Amino acid sequence: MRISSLTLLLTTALLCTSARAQTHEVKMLTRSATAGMVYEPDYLQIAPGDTVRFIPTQSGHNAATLPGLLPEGAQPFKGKINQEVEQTFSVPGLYGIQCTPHLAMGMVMLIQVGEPSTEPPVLPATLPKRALDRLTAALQQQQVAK
Ligand SMILES: [Cu+2]
Repeated sequence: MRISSLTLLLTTALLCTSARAQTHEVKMLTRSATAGMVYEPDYLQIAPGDTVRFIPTQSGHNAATLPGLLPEGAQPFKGKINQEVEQTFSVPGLYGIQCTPHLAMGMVMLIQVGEPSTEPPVLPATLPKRALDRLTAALQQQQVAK
């Protein structure tokens, strides 16, 4: 009896979350507990139609799409420094996000909208090494999450 009501509760919760668009928060940080110049989290998987709120928790950062890592048909965006950005992602695919002044320091993240492709994505070869390293690490999170 107890288990069945719990199952019902979980099923209802799942149905509700899939039906309603969600807002996810990403902090822009100069220093986190473990690293410098980071988005926290640096990998998100969201549903098409969900919104991501980029919060300037620490100053000096922005959120912008990364050229070359944007699904076809998706609209690029670029937030101002220290500006909170709320962006809705409706086109499925993999989005690279960069902090414009700290790209070379590896301040980047990935947002997967919808289910990940079965083929591993190609990261732009022109990226600075630290950005490439962080995106590669974020992609490994995606593999683990599968
Ligand atoms: Cu930054």
